Amino acid sequence: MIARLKKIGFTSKLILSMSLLSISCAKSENTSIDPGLVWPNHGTEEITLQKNMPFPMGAALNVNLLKSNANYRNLVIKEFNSVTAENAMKFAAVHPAKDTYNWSDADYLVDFAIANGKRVHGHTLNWYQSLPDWVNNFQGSTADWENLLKTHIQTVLGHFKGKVVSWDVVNEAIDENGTLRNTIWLQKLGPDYIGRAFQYAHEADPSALLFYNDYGHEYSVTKRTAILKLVSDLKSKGIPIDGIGLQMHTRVTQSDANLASAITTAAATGLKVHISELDISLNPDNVPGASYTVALGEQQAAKYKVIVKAYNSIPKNQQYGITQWNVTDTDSWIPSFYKRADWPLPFDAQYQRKAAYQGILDGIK
Ligand code: 9MR
Repeated sequence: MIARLKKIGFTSKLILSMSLLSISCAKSENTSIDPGLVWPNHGTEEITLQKNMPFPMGAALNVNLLKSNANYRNLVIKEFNSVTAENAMKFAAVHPAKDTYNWSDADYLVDFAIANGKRVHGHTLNWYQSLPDWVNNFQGSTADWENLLKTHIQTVLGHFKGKVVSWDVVNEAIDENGTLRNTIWLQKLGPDYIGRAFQYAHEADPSALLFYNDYGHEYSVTKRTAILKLVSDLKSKGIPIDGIGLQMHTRVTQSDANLASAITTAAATGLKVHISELDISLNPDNVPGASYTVALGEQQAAKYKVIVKAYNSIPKNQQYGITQWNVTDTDSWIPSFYKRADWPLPFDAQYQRKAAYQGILDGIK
């Protein structure tokens, strides 16, 4: 905006600042775009993300909301053709005790997806968070730990074989400084646990597409370089890795150039690229009393557009899809995790499309 202001004359500046003023005074309820919006060349047929985008569009789902909230469920059925479990397939959720597996929520999600023709992406087989106490407190030899890793991965893959087509095998194994994160897995098993996790997954379901998933590509060249080196090394060692997940928990102040390089550098590995957990924070600095305005909504739309545009320009066969992390602003992890008001997703609390939704559509024009 500042760059644009510099280019225009005083009168236009005045008009622009007056209209910006009225925009920012607008009430926050006026945030949705017309839900019946019609896409050019599609007659009167209503657009949806799954119909109009040229690659799969997904959302991470909260199983409780899916079960209890018809608006949530119907929005998912209508808009998306790919789903990820936000939490229901994590270690603590499916494997709460050494010899106990609990598939109920994950199966509910998978059954919902299959009944409604959605692809299911699995998240996640190996992470240092969301581990049950029995793992954190586990006492055993290196071989016992190896067996724990292998048994968990192969039991989960075996259970969902033929239903879950792809997995985040290892999640967030790289630290901010570019070294391997000092997790319980690194401590117990050494650096090659990552490659072995992929091998165990491949053995259990040779047709599943296997991803390494992490965050930070857009804000840290150090971290991005380390992640890309990790996946390239795995590939060159013959480890069965098919894709890279860019979580992309980003913010409206992130530069367009950084967002685009996160995507193009990942695509340069030749692997499939999944934007796996997309959300764009509007209140990253935790400003107390912040509110959603039309102007902020438009800035957010512009960032969604930049991401989609960059993604749409990588080779088709590498576009695994874009998944947003949950469905509406009220369901997002961000407000509760950071204890702040925020509006990171393309749908508002009333299940209406925000300007961000139009930003996504504009990204493929
Ligand atoms: O959104 C998820 C939140 O509900 C969980 O409490 C949290 C811990 O399991 O995980 C959140 O999802 C994370 C994802 O699994 C991995 N990347 C970062 C996501 C946001 O923290």
